[in-house]
This record gives sequence, structure tokens and C-alpha cells, in this order.
Amino acid sequence: MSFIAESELIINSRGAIYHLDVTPEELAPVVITVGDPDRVAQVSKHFDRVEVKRQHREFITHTGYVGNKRISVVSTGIGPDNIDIVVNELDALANIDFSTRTIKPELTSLQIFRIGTSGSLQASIPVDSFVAGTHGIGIDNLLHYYRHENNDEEKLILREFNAHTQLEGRLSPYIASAATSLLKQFVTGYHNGITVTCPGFYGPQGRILRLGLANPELINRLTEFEYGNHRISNFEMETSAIYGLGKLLGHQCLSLNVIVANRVTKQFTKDGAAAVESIITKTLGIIAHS
Ligand code: R1P
Ligand code: URA
Repeated sequence: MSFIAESELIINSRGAIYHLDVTPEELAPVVITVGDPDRVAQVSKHFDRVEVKRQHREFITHTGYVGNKRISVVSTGIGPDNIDIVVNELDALANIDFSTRTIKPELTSLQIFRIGTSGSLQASIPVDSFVAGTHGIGIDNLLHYYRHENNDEEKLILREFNAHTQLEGRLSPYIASAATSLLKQFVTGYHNGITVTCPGFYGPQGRILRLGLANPELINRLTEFEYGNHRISNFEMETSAIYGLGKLLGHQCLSLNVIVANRVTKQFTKDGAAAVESIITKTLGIIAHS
């Protein structure tokens, strides 16, 4: 049993992990991550009771119950670098014994759902609709800091993606899959497709304000990608990192995003708050009854 030093696993005076400021007892086995810290209360207002409320930096956590199901909702802030912190700390809370600083002999597999916002890359996936990501393709590099492997299907999709987008060499895309056990519960009312995760909102998602793009064709290439039944449905800034790290750590992950902008038809949602509220209530209803 190897001991994890204080410099590697930072536990504060409350016995809570450093960034999230949550103790192992305060975390539920079902976790909903949201990017926006304000969205935590928007989710937990639907709980029958909230028993824990914590906040440190952009990481807000509320833990409570919907019926008999104990659920934590945690804000990640924006981007894959924040996901590195959140997913590693969620796993540490579940699977490291804080008193001995050793990995527990019996590991817990968390269910981790992201409820986020994203941009559609298909004209047929309109604003205010929902996407359950079958896979995350990351153009952000996070997973390359960890030893990882892909299954045959993932390898084939990634090979075709690299050939089609010509990104390899400039970037190093990676792929990770949703938990199929969770994905199959999110069929009715959700589009399925590959979610691409970008390391930024502007240039990396093809938005031009004052700067020119190094790869102006990228968005079109993503929209046109086809491999068997696989298409790229949407892009945002967290999914591939959650899928990649979550799977390596043995957790079951599913990313659910509401479309707030359609980058093909150039539509933008008329009421973003209502769109987010509707994906929260629909998703929470399925999670609570699963
Ligand atoms: C960008 O505006 C943010 O919105 C999306 C992106 O992934 C990024 O985090 O998700 P959230 O609404 O969950 O933050
Ligand atoms: N979030 C993103 O990252 N991109 C969008 O277009 C909308 C939300």
C-alpha cells in the first residue's frame, strides 16, 4: 500500500480535499457536474432536501436527496484544466482513505453526469434541443498527460477523424466514450452524437472577433465528419476530459448538453435560462428514477 504524500493529496484542516473543500462523507455516489457555479443551486432547488453546501473558488457543491437517491451537484468552472482537478478530487473522495492516505482496497464507481451548454455543429440539431454525447473527442490535450488506451471502435473513429480534419500534427486529438449503461437511459428527447471538447470558446471554436484563425476550415470539417453512424453533434469545453479521466478511474460518465447556439444556421437561443432549466428538470427526472 503506497502512502500518498501531503504535497500530492492536499487535505485541509476540515478533512476536506483542497479545491472542492468537500469531505468524503459529503459526496454522494451520483454526481452532477455543471460548468456555471450558479447552476448548482438551479439543480439543487429540485432536491427534496439539501444536507451539504460547500464553496471554494469556482467549485460549489450541494449534496442532498431526490427521493431516496443521494446526489451531489458540483460546479467545475470552465474548461478541461478544471476537469482535471474536479474528476481527480471526486475520485480521491470516493477511493482514497484520507486517514491513511492510501487507495482503498475496494473501489467505488461513481456515476458522473455533466449538465452543460454547448454549440451545435449540425443544422438538424436546433437550439434548445438536448445532446447526450456518445463520445468525447478532445482537441485540448488533457488526456495525453495520463497513460490511456482506446478500444477498437474508438481507434477507428479517431483515425477517421484525424484523416478528415487533418488536425494530427497541429494538435493531438484523443477520444473517450460515454458509459453505455447510462447512455441507453437518455435516448428519448436527446440527440446522440460525438461531442468535441475545445480548449477555448473563441478561436478553438472558430469564432472570429478581432483575431484571424489558424484553421478557418475547422468548423466545417467537424460538421462534415461521418464515420458509419457517427457524426459530430456539438462542441463545448469539458466532455472529453470527463469521459477520458472518468473512465480511466473506473467511473461511469455521461455528458448532457443543451444547445444554446447553432453554429451552422447561426441561431442563438432566445431564452438560455429556460433552455438550461428544461435540460435540468428532464435529466434530473431520469437520474432520480434510474
Ligand atoms: C462556455 O461558455 C462554457 O459553457 C459551456 C462550455 O463547455 C464552457 O464551460 O458549458 P457550461 O455551460 O457547463 O459551462
Ligand atoms: N458553450 C460552448 O463552449 N460553445 C458554445 O457555442 C455554446 C456554449
